[in-house]
Amino acid sequence: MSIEIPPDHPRRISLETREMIIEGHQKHIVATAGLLAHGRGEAFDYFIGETTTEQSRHAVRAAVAAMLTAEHPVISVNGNVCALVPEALVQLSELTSAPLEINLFYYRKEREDAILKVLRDAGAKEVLGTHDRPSETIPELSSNRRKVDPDGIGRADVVVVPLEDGDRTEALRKMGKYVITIDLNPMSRTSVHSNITIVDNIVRCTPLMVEFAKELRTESKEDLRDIVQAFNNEKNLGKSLEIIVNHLKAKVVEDIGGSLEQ
Ligand code: PTJ
Repeated sequence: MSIEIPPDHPRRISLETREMIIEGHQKHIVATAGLLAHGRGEAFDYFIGETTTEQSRHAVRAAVAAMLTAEHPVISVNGNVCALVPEALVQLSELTSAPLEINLFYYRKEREDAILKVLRDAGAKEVLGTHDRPSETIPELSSNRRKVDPDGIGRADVVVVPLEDGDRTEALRKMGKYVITIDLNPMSRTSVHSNITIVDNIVRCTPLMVEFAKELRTESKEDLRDIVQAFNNEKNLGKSLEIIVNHLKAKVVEDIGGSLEQ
């Protein structure tokens, strides 16, 4: 870490997470645009109270149940995700038999190499989506994300796309895939078009996904399918937005001593 953050600093976790992203950028793991993406995430995290809500736990449980009932689940990895939670990703991948696939919007070979190294150092035995692997194309996408691994996203029925930009989720949905995302912004296109959106910081909810995977993997497929079917993403996003609004209202009253009344 480039700076020492005092243990009693009130914003220690947020600052340490920011440092991980900066360091990831220096090591070519994180794209320059990834710094901005992280800032947007920080703002939404502040709005939600920098905590894992009951609503997030509910979405995490459904997401893990969907991964455990899938024939071919896969976890798509970009620079930010790799910089923040490599070990948890590898654990989740193993517990749910969902391979990790590197899929970059801002592709550069040196970034792919840096990400591959971090995942391998974190214990990943197999990583898909690298340049030496076969690739196929997602129709309707023009960005570099269109190139996918036929053994990963190509054949997957459930795709986890954390911290995702733009229009890939819609393209994946059109291909009949079930999409799970992690996004602190419940209003993003990805959040709205996914089957399950975990509105939480990836640094908090990925370890929680690992815990749920350990717990749920002994459940019957039937029970797991029931959990998935009972989940409604529209309601989930509505409640997440409500949590944000209520938290902001409380901030106005408690911290600033103001009122929302005219
Ligand atoms: O590594 P690459 O080349 O594939 O590029 C990755 C980035 C993240 C740069 C790219 O996917 C991008 O530009 O993403 P966006 O459009 O900024 O969207 C990222 C979403 O993730 C935004 O809605 C953010 O609010 C959200 N986000 C950012 N940090 C976190 C987060 N959500 C959860 N946890 C975070 N730590």
